[in-house]
Amino acid sequence: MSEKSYLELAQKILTKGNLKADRTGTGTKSIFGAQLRFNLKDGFPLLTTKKVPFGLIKSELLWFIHGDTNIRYLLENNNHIWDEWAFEKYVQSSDYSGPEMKDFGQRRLKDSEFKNIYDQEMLKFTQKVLEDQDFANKYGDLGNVYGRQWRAWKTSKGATIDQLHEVIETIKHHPDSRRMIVSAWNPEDVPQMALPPCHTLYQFYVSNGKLSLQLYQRSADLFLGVPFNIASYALLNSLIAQITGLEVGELIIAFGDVHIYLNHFNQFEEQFKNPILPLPTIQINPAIKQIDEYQMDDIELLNYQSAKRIAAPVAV
Ligand code: DHF
Ligand code: TMP
Repeated sequence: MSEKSYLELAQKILTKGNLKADRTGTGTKSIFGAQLRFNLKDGFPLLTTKKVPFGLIKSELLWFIHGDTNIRYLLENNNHIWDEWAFEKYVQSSDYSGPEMKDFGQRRLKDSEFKNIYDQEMLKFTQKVLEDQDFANKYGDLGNVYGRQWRAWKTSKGATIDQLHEVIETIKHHPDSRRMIVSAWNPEDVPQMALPPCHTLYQFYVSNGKLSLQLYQRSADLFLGVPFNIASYALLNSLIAQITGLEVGELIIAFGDVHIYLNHFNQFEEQFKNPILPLPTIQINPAIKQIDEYQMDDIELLNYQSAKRIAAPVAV
């Protein structure tokens, strides 16, 4: 039922949403405040009405869990979902001397000659991040984004707080706690981030031996970002359930500004035609007992049936 509620939310925004301008210059239809719920016992919530690349979700989540904020790890895993936000910092710096890249996000969609030049510069950039450690340290880093805040939030006394480790200890030892929260939203750090966290805060809840997670997402790109966010937090919940000896419960996402970009309307119309198929499952290596031990091979997606991929431009 949960994929159905995702599609219904999309229908609602398309028919009743408010037309709004946005930071990226693309334009959206949006509503403020909505909730999706997934019973994780029903299967792993990866959309089936379009193909969602689970490998990218897995490497991005492990990147957060490892406390990493540098796109180098993602590139090593052939994951390019954060490239534009690192590239943007680079082309705005004094070290960049190539062709003008101002407003590349919009221009690459409208000007095919520019897109070729952009693609070449982006390829050079990602290769340099992979090959040159100093360059990677300087320009591969997105700032104090998710991984940093989850694993090493800076305190006013110069120490760090490992929120993820602490929340796992609380789940193990005080599962009735109402304080099991991890926040990525650090107001002091927000101005230096490549993109202020969209999935800003999550809370755990344990009852009847089951672990549930609720996420607050301040800003949600329903076509591109949200399918990743649903699967990513479902996976995080499963990874933590395994190491705390719990079963999986529910995933709840509370949305702030949930929007559909104007250049994603046709993609949704195509997606609505596809049937909802049975959900896949995930298999996690049962030998893993610590959150830091998880690696790519420890997580496997089984029996994923889906419609084809539906391509869409990401708004930068
Ligand atoms: N900006 C915007 N405007 N929307 C986002 O969803 C978004 N997400 C970010 C960073 N900035 C963002 C990080 N997550 C894709 C999915 C998630 C994501 C970034 C990009 C994406 O483009 N997905 C494509 C496949 C990409 C690929 O194969 O490389 C998809 O079809 O799902
Ligand atoms: P904003 O910072 O102006 O809100 O733009 C961020 C955009 O990225 C917005 O469309 C929401 C989208 N987004 C997601 O939906 N999920 C994500 O995980 C990320 C990182 C971004």
